[in-house]
This record gives sequence, structure tokens and C-alpha cells, in this order.
Amino acid sequence: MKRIVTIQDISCFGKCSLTVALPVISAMGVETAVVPTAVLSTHTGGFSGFTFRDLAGDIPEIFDHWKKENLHFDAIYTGYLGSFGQIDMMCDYIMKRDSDTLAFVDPAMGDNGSLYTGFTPEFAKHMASLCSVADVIVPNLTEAAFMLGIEYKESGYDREYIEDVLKKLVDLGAKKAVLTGVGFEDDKLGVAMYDSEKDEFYYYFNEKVDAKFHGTGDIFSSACVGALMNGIDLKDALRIAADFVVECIKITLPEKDYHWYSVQFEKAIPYLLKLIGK
Ligand code: PXL
Repeated sequence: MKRIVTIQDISCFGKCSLTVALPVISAMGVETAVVPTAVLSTHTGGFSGFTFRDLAGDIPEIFDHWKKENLHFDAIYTGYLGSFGQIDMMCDYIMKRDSDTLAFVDPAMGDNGSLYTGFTPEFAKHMASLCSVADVIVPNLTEAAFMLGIEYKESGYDREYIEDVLKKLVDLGAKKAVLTGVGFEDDKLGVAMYDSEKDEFYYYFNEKVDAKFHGTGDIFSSACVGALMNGIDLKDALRIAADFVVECIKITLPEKDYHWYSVQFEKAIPYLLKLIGK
């Protein structure tokens, strides 16, 4: 049985980050340890007056203890990080990982051309330093633009543009870069990937569902990590994760007025397990 650690915040209400990663990856049959980086009363997308407690002070001690216990992880998966210091801690932890531990970094910081509440362009540049030590990174177009210091394009771009962005992302240092939220046609949305070791691009598209929900990036990354840990290669893992997100959105649409803050991923878990052959 594979074992991973995922390191991101706990948004007590709102279904994103750890409250998504833990159930999704566990359901896929992968042992999932967690390091909570912060506790928020809700996620920051659409709620006001949320609380934020930084837990960064505990993180070095948790890592030290685990080192003494000789704990091994097949993957380290980082998501939303709440401070510059937390990014530095993750860089350090990833650089000291075992040689067979996959470093998967989701630089969860923004969407639709804007950074989430509380983040600055300087923070995004700092997140690029974490991407530089990862094996796989999965920014969306917004996060990629802020990390690279390039203009964000909502639409109207072509393959050449996307492949240029992907190459700039691997130039940061990551072996494989994935871009989410890519669309060349109005009615299709998907992912693009560049594998620098094979010098190979990969694309996967779904019919575009006309709705946006918070937490879908975390659901995508979690399903992708879960699939990789089930021995599925990155291309198929991306396809599975994208199909899962689309299914989660479709399931939630009828209840979107009440359930606006995230998707009802729970209902789509049987579908996800079918996708990975379980
Ligand atoms: O889904 C990404 C995410 C994670 N954690 C927190 C967030 C968000 C997105 O808004 O606010 C706290």
C-alpha cells in the first residue's frame, strides 16, 4: 500500500485543501498522512470574516519527529500554503526527501486572472521557488502567469502559447509541468502537460461545463496524486482527474444555489474508483 503526505490548510467549512485531499486519496486506497499548515474557519473564496491560524511553527517539529521515526512517503503533495515561511519549509522538506519520493506541487494561489484573498505577486514569485524543486507541478493559467511574471490570457491563445508557458514552467526546474483550465475552443476545457525528460506534450479536453466552483483544483490534484499512487502514468492520471472534476461539477449543478462553495465530490467517488479500475 502506498503512503503519501499532503501538506495544506484545513478550511473547516467549504470543502477544499485537506478536507478534499484526505477523503479522495484515501478512497483511492492510498494511505494519506497530513500536515495542516493553517486552520481557517472557511476557505477564502466567497466568505467574509474568516479566521486564519498559522500552524507553521509546528511544521519543523513534525518533520523532525517523522525523521526520527524513519517514516517513508511515496509522495509529498503540497497545496495551498499560507506564508512565505511555509513555502521555504516545503522547499527544504522536498529537497531532503528520499530518492523514490515523488514531489507533487499544486501552487494553489488563484484563478480567473486573480490571486486569492491575501496573496500578492511577490508570494507567487516565491511559490515558483517551490515549483523549481518539484517533480510534477500543476498550476492553472492564472498561477502560471503570476509565477512567471507574464500576462494572464483568459482565452484567444493557441498551442504555441501554451507550449511556451509549459516550457517556461519546466525551466523553473520541475520535471513535468501541467497547466489546468486550458481551452482552445469555446466549448472545450482541459489540461496540457509537458514532460521535459521525454520532450513530449500531452493534451486532454472535456466538454466545457458552464460553471465555476471553488475546490475543483484541489479535487483535480488529489485525484491525480491518487491515480499516480495506483501505478497509473501521468497522462492517464490527468485524464482521470479531469473526468472526475467534470463529474463532480455536473453532480453539483442542480444544487448550485445552495451548494455554491464547492462541489459534491462525495457523490462522484464511486465513479472515480471505476476510472482507476477499483
Ligand atoms: O482551493 C484552494 C484553496 C485552498 N485553501 C484555501 C482557499 C482556497 C481557495 O480559495 O481559500 C484557504
